[in-house]
Amino acid sequence: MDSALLLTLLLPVAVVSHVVNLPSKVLFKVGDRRELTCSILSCPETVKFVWTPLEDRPIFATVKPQDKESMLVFDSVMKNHENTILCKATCGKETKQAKTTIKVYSFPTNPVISGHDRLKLGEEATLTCEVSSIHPSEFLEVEWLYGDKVVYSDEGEPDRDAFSFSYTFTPSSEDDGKAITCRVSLNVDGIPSEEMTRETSVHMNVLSAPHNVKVSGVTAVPLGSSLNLTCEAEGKPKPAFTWTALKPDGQSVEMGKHQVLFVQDVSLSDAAPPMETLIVASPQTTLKEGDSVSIFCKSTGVPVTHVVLSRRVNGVDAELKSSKGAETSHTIPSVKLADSGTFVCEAFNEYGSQRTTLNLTVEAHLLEVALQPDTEDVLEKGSNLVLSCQASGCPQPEFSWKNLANNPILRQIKTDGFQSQLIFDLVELEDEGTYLCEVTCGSIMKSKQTNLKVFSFPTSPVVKNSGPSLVGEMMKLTCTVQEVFPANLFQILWMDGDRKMHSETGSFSSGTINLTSEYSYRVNTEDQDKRITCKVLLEMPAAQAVKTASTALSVHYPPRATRITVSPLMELKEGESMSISCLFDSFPVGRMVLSRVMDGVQTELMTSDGLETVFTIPSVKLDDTGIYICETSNMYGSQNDSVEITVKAPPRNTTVDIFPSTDVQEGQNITICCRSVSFPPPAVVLSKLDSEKNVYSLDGVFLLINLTPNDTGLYQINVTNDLGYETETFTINVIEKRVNPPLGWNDFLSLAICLGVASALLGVVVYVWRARKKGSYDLTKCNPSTV
Ligand SMILES: *[C@@H]1O[C@H](CO)[C@@H](O)[C@H](O)[C@H]1NC(C)=O
Ligand SMILES: *[C@@H]1O[C@H](CO)[C@@H](O)[C@H](O)[C@H]1NC(C)=O
Ligand SMILES: *[C@@H]1O[C@H](CO)[C@@H](O)[C@H](O)[C@H]1NC(C)=O
Ligand SMILES: *[C@@H]1O[C@H](CO)[C@@H](O)[C@H](O)[C@H]1NC(C)=O
Ligand SMILES: *[C@@H]1O[C@H](CO)[C@@H](O)[C@H](O)[C@H]1NC(C)=O
Ligand SMILES: *[C@@H]1O[C@H](CO)[C@@H](O)[C@H](O)[C@H]1NC(C)=O
Ligand SMILES: *[C@@H]1O[C@H](CO)[C@@H](O)[C@H](O)[C@H]1NC(C)=O
Ligand SMILES: CC(=O)N[C@H]1CO[C@H](CO)[C@@H](O)[C@@H]1O
Repeated sequence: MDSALLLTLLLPVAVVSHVVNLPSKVLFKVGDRRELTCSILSCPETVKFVWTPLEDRPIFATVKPQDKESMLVFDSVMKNHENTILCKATCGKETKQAKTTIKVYSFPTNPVISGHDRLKLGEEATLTCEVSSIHPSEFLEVEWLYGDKVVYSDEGEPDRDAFSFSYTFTPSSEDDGKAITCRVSLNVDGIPSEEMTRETSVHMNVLSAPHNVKVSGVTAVPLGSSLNLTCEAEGKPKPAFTWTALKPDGQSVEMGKHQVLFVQDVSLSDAAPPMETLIVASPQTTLKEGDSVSIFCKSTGVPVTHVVLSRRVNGVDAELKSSKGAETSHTIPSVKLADSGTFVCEAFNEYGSQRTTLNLTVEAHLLEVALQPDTEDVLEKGSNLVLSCQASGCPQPEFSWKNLANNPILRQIKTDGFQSQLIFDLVELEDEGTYLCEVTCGSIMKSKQTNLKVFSFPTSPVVKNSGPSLVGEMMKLTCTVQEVFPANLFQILWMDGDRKMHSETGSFSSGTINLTSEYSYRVNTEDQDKRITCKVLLEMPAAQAVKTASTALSVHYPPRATRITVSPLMELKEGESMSISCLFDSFPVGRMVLSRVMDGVQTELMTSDGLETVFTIPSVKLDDTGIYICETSNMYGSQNDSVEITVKAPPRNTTVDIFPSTDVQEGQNITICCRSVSFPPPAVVLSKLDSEKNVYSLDGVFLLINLTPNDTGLYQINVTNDLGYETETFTINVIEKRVNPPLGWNDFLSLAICLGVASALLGVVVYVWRARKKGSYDLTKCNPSTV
């Protein structure tokens, strides 16, 4: 049990590492001797100590090492001992460190007050409180106390050693003998409270020249009696008294040096004419016009019977006031410049009189007038304006407003002290003009003026156009801007984008007018939807305004650029597909009719209400050959375009007719008619298959004459054009007739060629080329009866 407890107590001791003992901060007083100890008490052996300054200055101290501690000794603390110092202690293999901050203060003496002992009554004086050897000086605070009341306070500033704090005041007689204190505090944490604040108190000594001198005592006494006169006066140091008699002959004779003058056996020669006659202006002799002033006329010293206060005008005194007794006064409630001049106070008694003069100066005020807005202002009709007139340098200015055209001012005027305002609630054109603010201050009058200009530009312009126009015609555009003024400063610009097309300036008018500009514009197809802008500009010297409006043009025109196109080609083979498209441009959009003309007959294929249409034939036939016309139209006109389309086909439906028959007697003639459908027209070739002889025909008719049995055989007709051919075969049989000799192939050929002429003569219609119209080449009507 015991051993277990011991173990728990010892165990922490064994693991705890060494502790460096060093205070983290210390405060030293300048001049003291101080020590700073760093130690590791738990180290079983000798500790090695190293002191390092952490601030950029040496430590300035002596090190006293011992076994387990090291001591820094500061013999006499100085300001430069302020530092942060690291103490590194090594105990065996373990090194530990701690740091301390040293702060130093200095506040050794009480403040010293000077300037308090020779204060003069009524004269501004400065007391000085000085302190020195202060550190840290930024924590210094100073207060001047008059009795218990703080009358002044100030603070120190860094890095200064000595301070001098002043207190300026004008001593009065009550200040005499009163205590004034200068209290200085150094507000640094850690300074003992009794050293933190030091103060010095002194008593003020207020000196004054003799004043409030009064003579008392009975001054009218019977001849031969005695009298006591007492002189009283204040002053510090105590005033000395001297009695002087001013004799009527101008001599002055000293009568005594005590406060009380005792005159025994008074004689006539002791009587005196008025003395100490005073004239005083209150509050002062130099005044500004309109000030109030009182002039006091008073005689002291000896009894007087009456006093007269006069004004000297052209060297002659004009009485203002007179009164029995020793004093009188005259008050001027509002002085004028003309009140400047000399005032005379004259006191009388039976022994004579005394006069004194006073020069009163009345000055004019330095009146200044300012008007806002200055010189000129441009305003919009309906806006608000306050003309504000300020007077300075005059206690009671009088304002008046004038219109230079001498028109009555019907607007509200608000005057308040040094400012008068002319208020325009809703500015009208009639408010234009020059306004004058006139300020009167006593005899001075000054004025300022400003010129008001009014414009009216309340709304944006309105643009109208005469409606849709046909290309090439004139479109009339009208731009109106209402209620403008002054019209001659307005400009109307017609703009096409940034391009100026036309401009017009308003002409002079006395009131607001509606300004209109007309612009005629020749319209073009490109102008469709174009925006034309009417820009209205007001250009006054101090105001610019722009308002705009625009309109979009609507241009009408008849169909144009009508174009018909065929795809893929204008020459086609039967069975191919074909598209015919027609497009055009017109406004408003018109109507389009597509038709085909063949044989002079026009067939309408389709109509459409658009600018483009496509007509498709998926498989063309010979019949589709023809002239295709696209005719476009709207209310303003029509246009057309055409294209010729040719359809080709190889020969087909070929038939061969033989007249009179395929079996003939020798010597007889045979006509062969061949019919075929094709385009372009075919060439027809007749050949006898067992010979190599061929006969061509363009018209498809062959005439075989004077046949012989040798002509018997198989014949072939070959109908050919660019696109192909078709053949037909047939047999001719010639029965022999033993009378005439047979003809050769050459005879047959020549005869056949002759047939073209012969058939015409015979009126045999061998073919009708209706193909131009019908798209086929048809050989028909080999009329058997005529052959
Ligand atoms: C003047 O003063 C003296 C001394 O104080 C006194 O004896 C004398 O009676 C006084 N005379 C008059 C007229 O008051
Ligand atoms: C008063 O004014 C007059 C005339 O201007 C001048 O002669 C005189 O010296 C002035 N007096 C004083 C006390 O200034
Ligand atoms: C201007 O136009 C407006 C509206 O059309 C009209 O009421 C006004 O009387 C016109 N003013 C003048 C001065 O013509
Ligand atoms: C096509 O236009 C021409 C001239 O533009 C005109 O002479 C002709 O009659 C028009 N044809 C048709 C079918 O409209
Ligand atoms: C061509 O012959 C066919 C029959 O073989 C007939 O259907 C067609 O109508 C004929 N065409 C013409 C143009 O005669
Ligand atoms: C056959 O034609 C020839 C020439 O046109 C003519 O002279 C002759 O008489 C004709 N023969 C007969 C039998 O018609
Ligand atoms: C028909 O005539 C064409 C063109 O001359 C030729 O190419 C073709 O072979 C002929 N047909 C026959 C069956 O002879
Ligand atoms: C009239 C004529 O030309 N007849 C001839 C037919 O052919 C035989 C044999 O080829 C000839 O001998 C004939 O003269």
